[in-house]
Amino acid sequence: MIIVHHLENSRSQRLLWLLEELKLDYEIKRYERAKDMSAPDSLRKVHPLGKSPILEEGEVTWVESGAILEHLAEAHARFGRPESVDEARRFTQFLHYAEGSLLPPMFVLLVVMKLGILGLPARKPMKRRIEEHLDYVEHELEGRTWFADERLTIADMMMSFPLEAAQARGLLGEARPNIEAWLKRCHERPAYQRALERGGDYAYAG
Ligand SMILES: N[C@@H](CCC(=O)N[C@@H](CS)C(=O)NCC(=O)O)C(=O)O
Repeated sequence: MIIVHHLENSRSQRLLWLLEELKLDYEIKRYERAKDMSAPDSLRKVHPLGKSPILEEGEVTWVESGAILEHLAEAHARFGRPESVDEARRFTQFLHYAEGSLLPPMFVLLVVMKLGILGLPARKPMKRRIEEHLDYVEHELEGRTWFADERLTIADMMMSFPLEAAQARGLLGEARPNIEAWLKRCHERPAYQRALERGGDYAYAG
């Protein structure tokens, strides 16, 4: 049996999406965030880092969304690495880019905004940095349906959380039609809708 330790309004929504696309049986243990947005201590009983998602598969416990998604895509031979060299490169790149490059400045901006007046000098430079990323992503989606292939892959699933968060936080602005259209395509998928129903309220789904 697969168990997903799912923190509300979190990256973990991507895992539910993949599980629904794969039509796998799974159980969800849902956790609510504290006022400061942190995960409850009970998640540390499952894994010392206490971060979500956590996937339990029999005796094995998996953490890191990218690793979990890669593992499931490989195990079920779906939504994984495309065959062509160029598409495979894009697949690996965006799989890692979501957590490795796009989310960190967005997280820093969140912290900077919480600092109030103390964070004021950092707001503009952080926003500019994020703009650069969003311009790049917008350009990479030009003329494409999905990030790495003509079909949906886990690279798209990984990219969904940062781009949903950017949309929800008003960071996309007016000039990002490719990102907006891509988000719409993701959200229209029946498996995405089922994942939303299973996961409960999710603040970032447009
Ligand atoms: N790179 C990790 C990040 C995990 C992570 O930071 N998860 C957040 C959810 S969006 C979390 O659990 N935050 C609660 C906390 O840090 O207390 C992954 O992709 O799984």
